[in-house]
Amino acid sequence: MTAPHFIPLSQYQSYPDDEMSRRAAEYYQLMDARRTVREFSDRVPPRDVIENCLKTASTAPSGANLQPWHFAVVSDPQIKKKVREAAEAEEREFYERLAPPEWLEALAPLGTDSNKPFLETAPYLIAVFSQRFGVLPDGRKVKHYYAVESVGIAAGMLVAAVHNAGLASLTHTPSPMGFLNDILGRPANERPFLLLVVGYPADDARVPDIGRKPLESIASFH
Ligand code: IYR
Repeated sequence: MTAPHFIPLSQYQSYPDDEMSRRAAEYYQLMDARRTVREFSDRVPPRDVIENCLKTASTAPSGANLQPWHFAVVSDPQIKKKVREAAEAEEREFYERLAPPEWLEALAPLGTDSNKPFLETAPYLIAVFSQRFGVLPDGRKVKHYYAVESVGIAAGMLVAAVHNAGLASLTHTPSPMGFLNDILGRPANERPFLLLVVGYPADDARVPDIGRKPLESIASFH
């Protein structure tokens, strides 16, 4: 058994109540201005922005701190083309055959279809993988706990970091996504969790006129 080793919580920052309230309200305002975008510009943001957003995602809490994620960043036009072709093939199957009418009805307000030009237009596609187990240098497997939950939290933090940087994103989940392992050469212990499309919105980008549930309907205080 590895003995625990503790260090002081030296980076914790506390604020007076009024400042805390202001910070919480300002962060809400920032995040409330986030919209999922499906029309991207081909303008390329600096790579260090993407790197810092990934580092932010990697600060997410995870089961037993095993950090069961991998982020594959695609900017190569030929790889983006392959991803688009594979994703559109799955999406055609989804929209034309697999999706039950109820699901199509739920998607109707978003105006989505099997055409995914943004997979080639947007400068970065970040394929987020969840690792069901880790592999040590000597080949031994390490079981990961709550891998999907951990990766979900990291993905949420990535979405927030991208928005904070002034970029737009789309959480895209063509289903099934196994083609991402093939195209990106990721090992079998990794499952695609989502494909985050990242970039500047197109100048004339439009978004569906939809809203968010009010606090009273999403939270209860006990
Ligand atoms: N994967 C399809 C369908 C889709 C499903 C959900 I749930 C969405 O919130 C949006 C789309 C697509 O990307 O078009």
